[in-house]
Amino acid sequence: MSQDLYQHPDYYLLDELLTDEHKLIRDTVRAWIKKEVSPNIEEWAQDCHFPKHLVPQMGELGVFGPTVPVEYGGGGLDYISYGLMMQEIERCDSGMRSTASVQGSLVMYPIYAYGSEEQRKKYLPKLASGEWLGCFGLTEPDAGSNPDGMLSNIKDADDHVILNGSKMWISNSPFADVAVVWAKDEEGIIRGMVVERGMEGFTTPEIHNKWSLRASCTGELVFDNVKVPKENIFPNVKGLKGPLGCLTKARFGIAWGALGVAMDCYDSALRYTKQREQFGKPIAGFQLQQKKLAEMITEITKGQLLVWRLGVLMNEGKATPQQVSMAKRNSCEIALNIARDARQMHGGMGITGEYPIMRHMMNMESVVTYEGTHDIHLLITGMDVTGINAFK
Ligand code: TGC
Ligand code: FAD
Repeated sequence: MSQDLYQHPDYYLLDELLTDEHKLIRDTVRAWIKKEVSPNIEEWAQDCHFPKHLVPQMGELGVFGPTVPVEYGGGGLDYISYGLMMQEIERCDSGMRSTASVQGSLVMYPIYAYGSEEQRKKYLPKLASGEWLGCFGLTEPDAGSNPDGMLSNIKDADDHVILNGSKMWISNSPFADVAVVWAKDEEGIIRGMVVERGMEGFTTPEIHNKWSLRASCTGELVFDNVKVPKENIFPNVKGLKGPLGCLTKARFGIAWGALGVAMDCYDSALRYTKQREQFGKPIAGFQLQQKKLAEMITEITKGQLLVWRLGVLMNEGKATPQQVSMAKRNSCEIALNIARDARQMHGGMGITGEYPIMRHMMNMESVVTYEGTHDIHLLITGMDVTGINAFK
């Protein structure tokens, strides 16, 4: 990206709904992004380079586990603060937001919510600070949208269990120090556990040749008779609701984050079309360009209201997973549509790394798929309003 000139659109003065603390948090993350990430993100994405050196900085900034209590190294903040952080990060790059989502919502959250006091004390402070990087293993080669179809399994063996199986498409796995892994016990019940790098039989091969999320590292988790101490198993959750509960937190962050992508694409398209002249005037002066810009800002504004309200409901403990699904799906759809329109509005320049558009567009093809695909979230809403399950 040449220079980060981003100015966030706020057509309905939604800043007035934020507290001074919210705005300070948002502006702090924005300033860090502009200084440390924007100048290099294009090169990292082009080179498929995961900027691991930023992980401790992200820890210091407080983007890992912002809602986890301070005593465990978290931020003790509310959900709107968390959402704003994810929005600022993903506004720059979805892969960077992935790192924060996985660490905070998919690794720290389950250790905090389902773990023993010993597990919390052992892992959370190091994950919060970015000293350790974590990953989350749910998806398998033959169990994606239907995680209950997983084959990974544990067998009891005195003071430990023997873990076998494999996980696929795991963000951060090749660099992770610890992995939160979900596997079935001998009764077929899903259990969660922390698997540590260095345990014999545990490997994390990288997945290559992605056209999307290129600044984020994705891999597998392979378990070949791994001895996992029983003290690493989460004592406080059993069944699919364990991993799905983590996904609700991460999907909330994506709902805010993907909207950041939409805002960045709109901001870039607005600036470009006002500067770029064809037929003797700025192309923003043509009705077809204005139609696109007007529709973009309308969708962004509706999305901003939706995620803000969802944040309030989360803070009050009233948000349902189905409401989170609606917001995740809506933000991804808006972001993809706006990125595609913005790409056209930038003409040929839109395919280059001079502008963030094409990178955002390709990133969104992952974001619309992971954490539940577009159609899965539609079916979740469908089931919620009809009471009839159309998945199976
Ligand atoms: P179902 O029978 O509906 O539910 C099983 C139990 O779970 C409870 N539950 C939830 N709890 C919390 N949050 C949610 N979102 C929940 N959804 C369901 C439910 O109440 C039930 O509890 P209980 O007490 O009755 O046992 O389960 P199902 O097998 O019918 O599946 C439903 C379905 C298809 C919606 C679900 O499996 C699903 O969401 N599939 C999508 C899978 C997915 O999202 N995978 C994501 C993998 S992780 C990832 O992509 C990380 S990307 C990270 C990054 O880089 O940002
Ligand atoms: P499938 O489930 O095979 O779906 C294929 C198509 O079928 C989709 O369009 C889907 O909507 C449709 N479909 C499936 N079931 C139904 C149905 N009942 N009705 C109608 N249509 C249906 N997973 C992790 O556990 N941890 C991670 O960190 C992680 N990171 C990821 C990073 C990236 C870059 C990517 C691409 C994926 C990541 N995932 C991760 C996996 C991700 O969650 C899965 O890809 C996703 O859940 C979809 O599973 P699948 O790819 O197996 O697709």
